[in-house]
Parts: sequence; structure tokens; C-alpha cells
Amino acid sequence: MLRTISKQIYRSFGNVPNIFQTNLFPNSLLKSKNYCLTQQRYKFKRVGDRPLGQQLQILDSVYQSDEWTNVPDKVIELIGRDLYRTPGNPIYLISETLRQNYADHHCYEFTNPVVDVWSNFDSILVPEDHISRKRTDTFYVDAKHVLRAHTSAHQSCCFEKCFQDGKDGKFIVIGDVYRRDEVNRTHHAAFHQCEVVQLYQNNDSEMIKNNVNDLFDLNQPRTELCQERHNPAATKVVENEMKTKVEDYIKRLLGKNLETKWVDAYFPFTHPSWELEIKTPDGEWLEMLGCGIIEQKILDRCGQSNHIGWALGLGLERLAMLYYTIPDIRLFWTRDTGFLVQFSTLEPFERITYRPISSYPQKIFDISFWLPVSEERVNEWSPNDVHAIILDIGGEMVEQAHLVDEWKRAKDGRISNCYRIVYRSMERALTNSEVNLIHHKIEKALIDQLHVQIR
Ligand code: FA5
Ligand code: MG
Repeated sequence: MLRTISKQIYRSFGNVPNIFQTNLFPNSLLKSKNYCLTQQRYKFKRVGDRPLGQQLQILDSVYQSDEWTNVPDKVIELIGRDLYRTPGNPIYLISETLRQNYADHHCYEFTNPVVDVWSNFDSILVPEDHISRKRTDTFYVDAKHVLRAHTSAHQSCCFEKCFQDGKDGKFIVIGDVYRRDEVNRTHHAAFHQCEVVQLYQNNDSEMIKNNVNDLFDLNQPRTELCQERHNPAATKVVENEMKTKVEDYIKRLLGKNLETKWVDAYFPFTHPSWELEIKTPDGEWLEMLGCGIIEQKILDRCGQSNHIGWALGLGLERLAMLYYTIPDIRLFWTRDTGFLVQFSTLEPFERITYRPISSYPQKIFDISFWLPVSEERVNEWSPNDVHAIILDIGGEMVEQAHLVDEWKRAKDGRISNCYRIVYRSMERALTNSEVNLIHHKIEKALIDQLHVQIR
């Protein structure tokens, strides 16, 4: 029980403040300026702890480990994979749907996930004693740098930039983010988020349409529904536009009959705040995103005091798992081509249903051949015939087959093809000799039926 509660508290940025009043985390300890230092001298060694002064290379930078460092090599190995920028990965496809859906927003992608502590926490008002700053929750590269724990780390630097970049206060940030979190079917230490932000000013069309003349009302106190000095009517317009746009997007992917619910939440950087939960096909509610009206103090500090706005942070894996029926979050990091080949479409809104891959090893064999000499045969040549033969003979043992190389010999214009066949059974590990046998049968059929010449 204790563990369950503490995990809920640890997990996200959305910690309800009064949870801190429970005796799980005594106030005196949380309020202490030395709280984090106390944590540093924790007596147990943890995964990722390193000897002081060790060099850590992350992308092009080298850091020296200190007593804050807790990022394990296994996590560093994932940095730079850039799944959201790599065609053929489901995270790329989901990112593309976001880039298209929010096409009037500027899209920022900061490929280096190492940010300073200030950006990850202070820039968005995360209090000094907030639980998410602890070494148990965040990956520290050293005392001054962390692996960003959310794309909100980039909010502050984009507010001004997006006006310079010609987008009127609208931007998205897509990136890989890292957390010391539990690992289960829907949580991973490395995952992806998309931050979507929109700012408004007086005279914006949405405000005019809703008869809101002024975003601000100097007499307005802070209430549960509204920040101090905000016009409640303007807040409502902003809330509605944020919620409608993102719900429409999620329903475009997961179907218009999807059941959703907005739940009140708490984030240090927004007020009021919500989370969107959706009903999964197995009847459970799953949290997809956190959002809210941006704390005015953040905008004021970034020179945007005449704007109000909304921000949201969406988990890409959760969406991709439901869109493609991918059963386990760890699969996104696999290099298994049996997985990746299923996501090679260039049409991001294409509905792909993932077929589970085998857990047995692949056997990869190539076939290279010259296409037939006669012009007549070359003219009626179709790669589909090659695939038909491969499938006819290889049957369930063939997981994939692709043309991987094609070239023309200068001296006589003959064309060479190379097909790569990936053999893998769903039921057992295949032996080399049985795969060899099948492979030779395929070669023979290509010669007999399509008149190719094996090279
Ligand atoms: C945040 O990260 C806030 N920065 C979101 C936000 C942005 C709020 C802007 C307000 C304004 P949270 O910790 O709840 O919030 O994470 C957001 C989403 O990321 C979750 O709803 C979930 O979809 C996804 N997520 C969180 N932790 C994990 C994890 N360990 N593995 C996979 N997905 C995760
Ligand atoms: Mg959350």
C-alpha cells in the first residue's frame, strides 16, 4: 500500500500539493533547503551512481560525474536514437500526425535531451523542494544538468522564439524525455512527449468571436477556475480551444466514439490544470496528457505579459500503443526489423495494426541474380512474382523479403537484383540447415519459373 501511494506521488509533475501534508513526506523534511543534499548522502548505492570525476560522453559533450550523477549507461545508449525523426518508426509516424495536425504551430525539435536544471524546473516554477527534483525521480548528468524529464523544459525558450519564427505564439516541441520511473506496460524510463502551446492577445479572432474585449481583469482574485488578474471569460475561451483541438486530434486517431474524461489536476506551471484520460479497449482509463492555462508569472518573465495561453504535454508512446495496438512500451526501442518493417508507411494517418513478432531469432539470407536476358521477359518482369515465389516456398518461415540492391552492368546493360529474406518462425528457433534448404528451393524456383541467373 505504502509503495503504491508513494509511486503515485513520485510519478509525474502533477503532484497535488496537499499530498505533501501526509506523513509519508514530512513537511519539515520537504521544506528543508538541504532536502536534496540529504538525499545525496543516501547510504544505499543506486543504479547509475558512479565514481566521482568519471567522464560521461553524451552526444558531442563530455561531462564529469559528481555526487549528483545517476544516469546509467543503458539510458545514455538510447540518447541520439531520435526515434521521432526516424522514418520507419511508429514514434516518427505519431510525431508526423502531430506536425500535420498542428501545422499552424512552429515545430521545435531539440535533439540534445541534456538541459540545465534551471530549464527543467526553475524556468517553469517547479518549487525547490518538489519531489520531481530528487535523484530518485530525475536523471542527473551532473549537479547542473539533467536529462529533460518533460518537453515543458523548453517552453520558456520558445515563447519569444516563436514570434521571431513567424508563428503568432503557437508552437510544438517534440522530443525524447527521461525519468526514473517504474517500468511496466505503459511506463518507461525513456519515452517521448509533445508539448503544444498557444498564446493569445487582445483582438485575437477567437477572443473577438467570443466577445472578449480584454484578456485581463485587474480585480480578479485567484480562484479554482481562474488565475488572479485573468478575465475568467478569456480563460474559458482558451480552455475550450485547447481541449477541443486536442480531443479532435486524439479522436481522429482513435475513433470518434472514444470515451474520454477531463480530470482536474495540478502542475506548478499551469492553473487551472487538467489531465485527459481515455478508455482503452480493455475498459481501463489511461492518462494521455497533462495541460492547463500557463502561469502568468512564466509569461511575464519571458516578456509576454500581454498574452495569456495554454500548454499541454502529451505522451506519444501511449497514443501509439493504442493507435497501432502495440502491447508493450519497450517495443518502441527495439531494432528488430520484424517490428520496424510494419511501420514503413509514409502516410502518418494510415491505420496500421501491429502483428506481434516472434521472440525467436531471425535468420537473414540474400539472393542475388541477373534478370533474364530476353527483352520480352525483362518487359514483363514484376517483383511481385519474386515475392510470390518466396512466400509460396518459405510460407510461415518468411517474416520479410525486400529488394535491397538493384544495378545495371555497364558492358551489357544486364540488371542485377538482390533480395534479402528474413526467416523466422513464430513457434521455434530455425536451424541453419533447414533455412538453407528452403533458400535453395527458392533459388531453384526463381531460375525455373522466372529464368533468372543466380550470381
Ligand atoms: C508532464 O510531464 C507535464 N509537463 C505536462 C504538462 C505540459 C502539463 C504543459 C501542463 C502544461 P506528466 O508527468 O503527467 O506531465 O506527463 C505527461 C504525459 O506523459 C502523461 O500523461 C503520459 O501520457 C506520459 N508519461 C508520463 N510518464 C511516462 C512514462 N514513464 N512512460 C511513458 N509515458 C509517460
Ligand atoms: Mg500525469
